[in-house]
Amino acid sequence: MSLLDRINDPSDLRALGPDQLDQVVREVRERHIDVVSQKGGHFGASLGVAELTVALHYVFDTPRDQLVWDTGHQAYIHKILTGRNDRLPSIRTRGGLAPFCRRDESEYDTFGAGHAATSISAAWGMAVGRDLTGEDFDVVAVIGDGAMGCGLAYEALNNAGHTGRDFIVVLNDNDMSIAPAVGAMNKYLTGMITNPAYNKVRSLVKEVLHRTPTAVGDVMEELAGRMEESVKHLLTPGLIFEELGFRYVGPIDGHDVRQLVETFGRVRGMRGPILVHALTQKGRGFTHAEDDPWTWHAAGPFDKVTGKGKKSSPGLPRYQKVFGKGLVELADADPRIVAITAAMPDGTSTDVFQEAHPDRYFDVGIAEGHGVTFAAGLATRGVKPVVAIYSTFLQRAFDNVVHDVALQGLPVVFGMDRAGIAGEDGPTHHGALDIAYMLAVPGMTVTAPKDGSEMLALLRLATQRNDGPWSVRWPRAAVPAAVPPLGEIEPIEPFTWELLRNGADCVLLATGTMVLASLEAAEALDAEGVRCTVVNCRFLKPYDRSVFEEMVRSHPVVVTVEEGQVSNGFGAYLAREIDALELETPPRVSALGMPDAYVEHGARDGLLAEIGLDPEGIATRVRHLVASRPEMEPA
Ligand SMILES: Cc1ncc(C[n+]2csc(CCOP(=O)(O)OP(=O)(O)O)c2C)c(N)n1
Repeated sequence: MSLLDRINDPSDLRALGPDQLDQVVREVRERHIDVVSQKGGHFGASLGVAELTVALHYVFDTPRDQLVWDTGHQAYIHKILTGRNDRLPSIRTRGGLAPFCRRDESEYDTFGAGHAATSISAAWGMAVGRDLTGEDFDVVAVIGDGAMGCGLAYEALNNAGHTGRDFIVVLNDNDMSIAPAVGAMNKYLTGMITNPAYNKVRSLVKEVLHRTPTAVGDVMEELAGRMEESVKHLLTPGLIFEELGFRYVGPIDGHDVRQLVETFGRVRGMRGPILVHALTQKGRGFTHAEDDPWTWHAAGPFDKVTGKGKKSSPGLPRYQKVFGKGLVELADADPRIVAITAAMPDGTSTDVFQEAHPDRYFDVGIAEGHGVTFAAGLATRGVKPVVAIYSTFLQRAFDNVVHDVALQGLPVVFGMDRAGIAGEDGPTHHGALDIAYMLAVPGMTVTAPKDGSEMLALLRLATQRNDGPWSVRWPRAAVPAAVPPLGEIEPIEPFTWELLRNGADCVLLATGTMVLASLEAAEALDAEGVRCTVVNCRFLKPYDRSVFEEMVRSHPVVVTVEEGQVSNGFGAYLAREIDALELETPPRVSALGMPDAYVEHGARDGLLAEIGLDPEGIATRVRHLVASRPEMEPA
């Protein structure tokens, strides 16, 4: 029987002797590799924290002590050790374990996450809450060096330092974000750790201290102590944290489980805010991932020996790839175009831009708000920034979009990937709100293309007009049709809609991914005698007023269809516009979109069908509406 078979929860782990922990670490790693190789999922980060996870659950009294994982993509081994090992193969599937941490999944998941850099703030809240309610437990936040580049982490440190409250932050420093970590903080941490002088001086000081006879004692000791302190201040990577009011412990080897147990044991007895700096290797224990942690951040099913992916790649490229390539073509022709990503070079395919135009490519780290305001600054100087940020992560930067870009009418283009249902990453990653939040911004041009070619045409138009903020959204999906080179794509007249088919019973005003789904629905309904018009509403705001009025006046049923949150979305926006027409016999209006609820994780197509945003769901809704339509005014 393996040790892991005997561990149902951390109390079983704590019943083991310290000399058994290396074996536990080996077994949890093996289990993680086994499951992800079969099912796919986040991979390298959990491997990197195997020892940390075991040591933390071994030393701290979880779940009484509160352990807060940042982002949660590294929590697979945490799930294995906290009663969810059996269900691990279900992770990321509909009804299965969540991709990240969730409070409603386990009492060991003390704080839900998916977006980066929330752990210190949340854990600090728990520590203060504990003190306010007179309770007694430890609070530990575990944050990666990538997430540590996010402003939110510093806001939290700034708030927590120098307070004297008991609070522990573990900095899991693997020198990687998804891509290599960027920025000054990264350089600071790496520079210090790799500085041989630091380690040399550190051990020298310790040696001198030990050798000095007690006769010279006090003076020497004090001198040496001060020397160590000043050397530490000169050279330690912890200086910045010490200055912020945290006691700095480290750097320690994050793959030495005994050392980790010993360190956490000591830290547990210390008072005040403490930061433990652990050095780890992303992908540890799986050679392919150690060699290429960027590629192995997440993986589809793969062969454990060769590391080769098991799924053959599909025929048509993903939107993100088309965007990346198209943006390079746009930038080839216009030297003022620059690309900005917030730590997602491959997720947004701006990595190809980096290769083509390295001097016009900016990875700002996990700092979406800063990225947007940085773009606003660039735009004041005549540069044309294209900000490529996932719809869900751009939520972080809403005020920057409003206050720094739109209010000043600055021409920044927002390219929002993963708009709509993001699939297996679940509710933290679905891009449900961007239509609602972009429509709410005065002066924002809001667009959604029906396919890859239209996406590039809209982006080209946005950079050509350069007359205020624009947003373009696209899904986490393959494009529905092949995309020709940019030069062969027809230009789009600004703010026009596209009439795709005619029918007298109903008009479907569809946006983005819902255009082709609506066309399919309309064709199916045609066979039943229900005649639908379908319009491609590629401009949501400003929109095509003349086509809009004509459609609304000539159809008894108007259905808007969008892959976005239905409250305050395109349908709600158009309902108001229809109302403003003050028609004597207004049409029946219905808005289809994502529900006013959090959509769970699972395969994208299945989720779309579940919420009625597939051709069948659209047809069902239209059938019902047409059957109960009001009488039209006689022409
Ligand atoms: C606000 C936000 N932006 C971007 C991401 C995408 N993302 C997920 S994990 C990750 C890297 C995190 O790096 P780090 O904290 O160092 O953890 P590691 O994976 O290296 O263990 C990024 C950028 C996110 N989850 N949240």
